[in-house]
Amino acid sequence: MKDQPMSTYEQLLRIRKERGAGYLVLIDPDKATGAGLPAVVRNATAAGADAFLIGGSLMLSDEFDAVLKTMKASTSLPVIIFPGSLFQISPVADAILYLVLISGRNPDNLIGNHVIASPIIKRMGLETISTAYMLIEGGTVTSAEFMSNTRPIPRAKPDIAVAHALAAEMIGMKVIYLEAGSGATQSVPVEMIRKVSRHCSLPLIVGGGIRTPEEARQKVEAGASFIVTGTVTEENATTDLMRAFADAIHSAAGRR
Ligand code: 1GP
Repeated sequence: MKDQPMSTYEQLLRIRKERGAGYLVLIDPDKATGAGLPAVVRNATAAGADAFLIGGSLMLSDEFDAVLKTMKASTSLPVIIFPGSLFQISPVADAILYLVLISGRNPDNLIGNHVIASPIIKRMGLETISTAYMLIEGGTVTSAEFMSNTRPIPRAKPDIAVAHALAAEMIGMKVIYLEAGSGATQSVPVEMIRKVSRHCSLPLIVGGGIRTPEEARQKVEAGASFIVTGTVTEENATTDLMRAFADAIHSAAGRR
């Protein structure tokens, strides 16, 4: 009997198991349409990234499919949609984070958009990864907060984050995502990551405002399973910087 190919979710679990933690490079579809995209994707792949996310709170261009095709042609790593809106759905990707904004109380982000998107996603045959998405206060009003019309969880209240994560796990969701928001001046606090990872066994993605490999290392040591960088690697998409992130993330996991 032929083996079934591994799903993208299974690949993420394998990365967590084998490397301890993984590095996800976020590509913003609006900023990725230039000729530099294949080089950025190749650099990140060579630097030791584990997968790509693509998405953004706003999308001004209509090149989503074209950007995805370019990415897929430039790497063999998984390319996963991190949708900022209903317009960010494509069969070209390997999977989509099926985000439920559980920290908020906006019904569109809890179920309304999912109902609209689900028949289209089903028809495309796109793999969904049920993701409990939590906005954490990041020192400034981020696009994610503004666009979702929800309030983030206060950074000094890790217990509130833990209770949300537990609820997500009990509901049967597959991944927790702690998000300070793109360009946040303060990333998700280490203490919150530590508490959530202690109480909840789901893979824990952490992103928003992470600007240095050292910061990424501290978050992995606290229990993050995946670290996302967007802004900093957009500003400086060199192999050197991405390798420093990948090395910090992979080596910190060994020290947990
Ligand atoms: C991923 O939204 C973030 O969770 C990306 O944040 O752009 O600040 O890296 P940055």
